[in-house]
Amino acid sequence: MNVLTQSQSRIDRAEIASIYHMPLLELIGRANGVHRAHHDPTDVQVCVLLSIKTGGCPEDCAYCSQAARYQTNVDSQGLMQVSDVLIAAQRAKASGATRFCMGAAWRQVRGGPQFDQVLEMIRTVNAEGLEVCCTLGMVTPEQASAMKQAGLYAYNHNLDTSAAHYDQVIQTRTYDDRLRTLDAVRNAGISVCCGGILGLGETDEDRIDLLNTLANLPEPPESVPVNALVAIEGTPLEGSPKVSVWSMLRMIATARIIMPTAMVRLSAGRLEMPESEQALCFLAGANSIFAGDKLLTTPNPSVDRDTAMLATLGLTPRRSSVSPAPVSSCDTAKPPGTSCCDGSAD
Ligand code: SAM
Ligand code: DTB
Ligand code: SF4
Repeated sequence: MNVLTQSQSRIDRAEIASIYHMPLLELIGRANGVHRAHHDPTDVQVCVLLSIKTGGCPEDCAYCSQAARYQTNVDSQGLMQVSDVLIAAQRAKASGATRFCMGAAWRQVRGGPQFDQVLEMIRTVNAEGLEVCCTLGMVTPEQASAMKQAGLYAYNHNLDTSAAHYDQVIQTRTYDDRLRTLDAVRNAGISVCCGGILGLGETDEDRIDLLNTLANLPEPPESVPVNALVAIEGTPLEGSPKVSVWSMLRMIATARIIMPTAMVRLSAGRLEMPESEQALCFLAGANSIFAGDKLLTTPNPSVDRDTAMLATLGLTPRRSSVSPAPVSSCDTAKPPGTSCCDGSAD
């Protein structure tokens, strides 16, 4: 069990900065070595996203198509029926995905019938043998435990950027709010998925700060999504310049070196990236993608195009680490990888 506290850093910021600023090809080479030492370099985890509740969100995240206060092209939709979620999960599984991530445009989870419905979705998707992930906004320790008991494998809750830059992007919640939810999820024994977005007007220093925070969480996240901003018309960040592949590579490679066992997910922004650029990201240590024609509200490369890309690159979708068994009664507060019922590290 890890006994580090947040004040004892596992790797210090200066070291992260010196890695981040290495000559780019040196950085990619080193990250590739770390990747090969900890992972099968031909393996890629394929995750599929589903927006189970879309739009109308009270938060003011400056990048988001789903914030009620911005005039975007997104049509709001209430919470989906469990039967429709099941159909989407089965389709995702048939396409080769092993992780199914359900996102809701909520500030926070509220108890009551809607939460019960989400718990039923978790049970249903888990029974299909998929790693179930949710991203629903802030949760309490009690809600996290209830989701764990229902079979939740991972919870996605991004820090997005540095603590210093956060209020330039989001004002309706604080960095500490975010950290509290991450604690609740971790303490419930759920795998933590936490990363950020490039292209929010942040500096290299902000990116290094974010990496420093992630790597020095009480336990580092099991998965780290690296998103390139999808600039949405109607949001304050519309018209933002495209994130360069060189920035994505620095972020991915540094994440790979400082969090060697994590899955590093090349997330939003792939539609704008030629396959040659995505290939560089895999060389730099990315080993997971979101597949499916849609992310939450924006388009993504088609499944056929991704299948062809993975075949060209000699990458193989990795097997699921969960089996379609009933949820075990083992719901103790142990992180995945150490739990008696989970069976495999992420
Ligand atoms: N409402 C929940 C929350 O904010 O945690 C869950 C859904 S939210 C859409 C999930 C994550 O998607 C955000 O934390 C952000 O990192 C990412 N995201 C949202 N809009 C994005 C965009 N336009 N470009 C890139 N990433 C985006
Ligand atoms: C993450 O880091 N990226 C995904 C997932 N976690 C939930 C979401 C990307 C959303 C991109 C914009 C959209 O489709 O609305
Ligand atoms: Fe709401 Fe999440 Fe979008 Fe922020 S990122 S506006 S919390 S849906």
